[in-house]
Amino acid sequence: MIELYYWPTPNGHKITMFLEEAGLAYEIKPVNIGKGEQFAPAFLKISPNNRMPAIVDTDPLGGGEPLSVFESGAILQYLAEKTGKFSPKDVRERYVVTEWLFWQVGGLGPMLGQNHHFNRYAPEKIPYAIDRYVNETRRLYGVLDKRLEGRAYIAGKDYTIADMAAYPWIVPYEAQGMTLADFPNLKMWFEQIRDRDATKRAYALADTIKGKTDLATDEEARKHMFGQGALKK
Ligand SMILES: N[C@@H](CCC(=O)N[C@@H](CS)C(=O)NCC(=O)O)C(=O)O
Repeated sequence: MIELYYWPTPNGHKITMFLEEAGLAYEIKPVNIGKGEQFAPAFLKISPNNRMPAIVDTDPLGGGEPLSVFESGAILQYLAEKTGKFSPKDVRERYVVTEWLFWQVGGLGPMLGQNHHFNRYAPEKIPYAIDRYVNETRRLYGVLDKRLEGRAYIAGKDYTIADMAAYPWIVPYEAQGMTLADFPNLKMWFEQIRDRDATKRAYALADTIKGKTDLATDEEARKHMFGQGALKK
């Protein structure tokens, strides 16, 4: 059984998309990041960076004690290895998936996260910051659009964890100031993934999680999310 420490955000959706695709049994452990639950000592033992998602596999690859994994890219790689699904066996092909997975966790996610922050959540509108991250978002969309030229999915003809990592970050494209019609290959890719049954199930599940706060207006949530310093020893 996979215990999934989760909140309905882009990084959370990546993992429910995989679990729904693979048909693995899992149990959601909500981590309400607007209420500060990411700082609970028991959660920090699993995820020392106070971020979700994280998993605990009670029946882990290799056997033995339950195994915990934090960082969405590492979780996707673990689940792909465990199930033998959504990552190619061939070394060269697998490293293409790894490249784009790292591109997502190191670039697409953080940059679009800053776009969300300065466009939607920052108390003052700072044109320099907004322009910087909207421009970077546009550049990254362009990179992905080019990669998808003549390819159904990021790694080629098969749907992989690289696609699952990138898709949830494109879902809020309007709020990021993007128009999908400007990126025709990306648009086709986006619509194909959106229409998969597993994607629909993952997003339907997200809607059942109660207590989601609006970071633009909820003062308590803003304090937890945007007022962080070093963790106490
Ligand atoms: N690099 C991490 C990022 C995870 C992340 O930023 N999660 C956010 C929600 S999308 C979170 O847990 N935020 C809680 C906080 O900021 O304290 C990953 O890919 O798993």
